[in-house]
Amino acid sequence: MVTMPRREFIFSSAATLAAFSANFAQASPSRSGETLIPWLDQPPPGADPCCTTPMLWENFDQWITPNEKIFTVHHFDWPVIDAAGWKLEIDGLVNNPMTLTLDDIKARPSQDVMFTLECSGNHGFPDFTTAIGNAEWVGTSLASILEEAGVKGDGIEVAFWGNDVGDITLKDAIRDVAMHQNFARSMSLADAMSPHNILCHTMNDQPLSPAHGFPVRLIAPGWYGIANVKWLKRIEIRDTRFQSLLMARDYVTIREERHNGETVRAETSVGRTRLKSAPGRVTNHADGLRISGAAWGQPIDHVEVQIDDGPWVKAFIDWDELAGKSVDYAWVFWQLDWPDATPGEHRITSRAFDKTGNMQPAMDDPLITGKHTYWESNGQITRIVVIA
Ligand SMILES: Nc1nc2c(c(=O)[nH]1)N[C@H]1C(S)=C(S)[C@@H](COP(=O)(O)O)O[C@H]1N2
Ligand SMILES: [Mo]
Repeated sequence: MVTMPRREFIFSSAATLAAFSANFAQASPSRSGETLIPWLDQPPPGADPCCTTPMLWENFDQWITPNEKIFTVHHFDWPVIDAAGWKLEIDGLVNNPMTLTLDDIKARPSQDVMFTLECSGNHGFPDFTTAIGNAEWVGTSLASILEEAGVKGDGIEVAFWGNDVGDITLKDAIRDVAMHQNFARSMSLADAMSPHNILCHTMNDQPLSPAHGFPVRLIAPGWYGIANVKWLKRIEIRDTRFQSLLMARDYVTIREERHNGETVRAETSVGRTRLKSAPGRVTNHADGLRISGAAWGQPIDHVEVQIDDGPWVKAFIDWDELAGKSVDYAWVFWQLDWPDATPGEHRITSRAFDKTGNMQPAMDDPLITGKHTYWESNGQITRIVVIA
């Protein structure tokens, strides 16, 4: 496994569990009077000052994660942006370049999406496991703005530039270049035109905080965190693929694949979210023990749980409670009652299945064992618990 470039990767999350408004109280997996049985394999808090979070999986006890409990990742310093002076340029290969203020964006038709944002590095390291959160994001359609700007025929790529900048030295076999550069990511025009993508200004009924991209960020449901560019500055249409630091050198997955009896190495830019699940908490209650967790990344069909080397058992998902809510890009919570738990140490593993029949890969699946980088770690997760 490759070591994470910790210096470039600053992780934080507020320790306080703030009180949360009643309209977000739904889909709590808690039973009144239950007690939490802590995991034995708890990531050591504070093990790494830049990448450890005080947040634990046990604390994901609401379907919508309160803003205060959502992780944040930034590669450069947070830009301090004055809303009054901020503007977003839409330029490059367009017929009508545009400059939008925050008021312009808020005045446009608004749409919302429930989307579970996950850092593609999540679970790539033992102490980096809660870089995920589910929120309701509100903004305006990106596609409608691109249509209004009128993309020219040779425009194939949409680059999203952030206001944050850093000094990066590239050193590899062919380059040794130091440069000051913006955070930037791109998408194909076809991907950018998805009707779900929004220029987002509101997160769980609050204006975006400085940490989460104030005043406006891209929210691209179905894409890993890195695609969701914060502190937007400019959206540029180009006629070639865009090979920025965070597209083509960092955030690249290297995976061995078999082709015609040969092993080939595929290098791909971190992209769409992958099918994943995790055991979240084990609780004790007068009614008995219960294991609960979450599944996300692709539209979920069902989740199975294995205790020690026992059979895989289908977990319960309360689809009735989720009815009417848009869950295609949001996690679902699952539960399994565990009446026959014996005292001692137990291993709990979950695996998710999506609506097209794919299964979350096991840790010994070549998809996972052939992966040589920590990004996109969606292998099955095993947690350890001790029953008294
Ligand atoms: N401009 C900008 N956008 C960014 C980043 C960044 O460093 N700068 N980090 C990305 C990464 S790696 C992740 S996981 C998400 C995290 O979003 P959050 O901090 O709102 O949770 O933002 C993405 N967007
Ligand atoms: Mo990330």
